[in-house]
Amino acid sequence: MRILHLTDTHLGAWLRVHGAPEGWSRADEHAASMERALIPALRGEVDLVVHAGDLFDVRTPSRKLVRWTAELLTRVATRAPVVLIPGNHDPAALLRVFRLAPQGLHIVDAPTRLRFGDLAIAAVPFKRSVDGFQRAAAQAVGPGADLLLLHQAVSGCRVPRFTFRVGRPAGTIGPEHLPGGPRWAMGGHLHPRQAVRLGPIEVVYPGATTRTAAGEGSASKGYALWEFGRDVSWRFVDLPGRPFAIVRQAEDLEGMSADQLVRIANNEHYAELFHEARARGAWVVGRGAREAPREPVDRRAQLRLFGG
Ligand SMILES: [Mn+2]
Repeated sequence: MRILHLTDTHLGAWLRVHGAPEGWSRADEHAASMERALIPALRGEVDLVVHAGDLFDVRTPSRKLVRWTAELLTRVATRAPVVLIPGNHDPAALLRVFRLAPQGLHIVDAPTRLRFGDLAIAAVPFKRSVDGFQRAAAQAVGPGADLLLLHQAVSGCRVPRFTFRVGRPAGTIGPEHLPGGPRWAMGGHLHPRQAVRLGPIEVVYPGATTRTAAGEGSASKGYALWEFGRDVSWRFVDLPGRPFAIVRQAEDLEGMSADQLVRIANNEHYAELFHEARARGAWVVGRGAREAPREPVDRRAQLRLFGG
């Protein structure tokens, strides 16, 4: 069984950008990356699609965005079943947002065990506390499962300059919170791609489908393809995307290509670095921007870093 595992598409995420052409929207790029990730599914090349949460960037996505998303997922669901759990950015009741889920689209708002052929998946929506996760995961596994689906950091996950530990930040789980049974987990929540061993389980995070934080630079983004059979294997697949650099000093601008996103993190020399970045054709995020948000503003979303 071939499974396409994507996560953290953050649909509707927007950026104030100075230098981008009129009509450009970061939200469109998030949508395009999700659509690209789903191409193998739309071609009928996979048996199952799993989205591990943070489908949307905000808890109140616009009707237009919900319609677009429902239309895309409906198209995919005609080729392969789709499983979706809410992440911490999503509306907690995703099913209510879509109102009606089409045949083949499994929106899992509560801990649920799903079966596809021989494969049993324990799907666990995002939980704020480790105790909450532990209870929900045990409930989802029920009589047994091969695979855990979660939107949760686990001890040992890494983002630049930070390693997650149990309860730090809150909701980060350790091996002691895992239900017995599954040997594999499909993860969401961490935006840099990584695989982490947690006790008996290997947790695979394909990461966000497009870059969400300055400082990711040209880090690879994409999704994961799993093969479940007698043997289990997975691999990351790259998607194209716009580099997103952080600029602290003039040297950081060297070798920069045009049209890439930069965030300037230097208050003292902000103006000088801004002009230099613009002269090189870079698009500067943040101060001095003109683009109005298309989506309702979620302050937590704006404050999001890599592990959002
Ligand atoms: Mn996320």
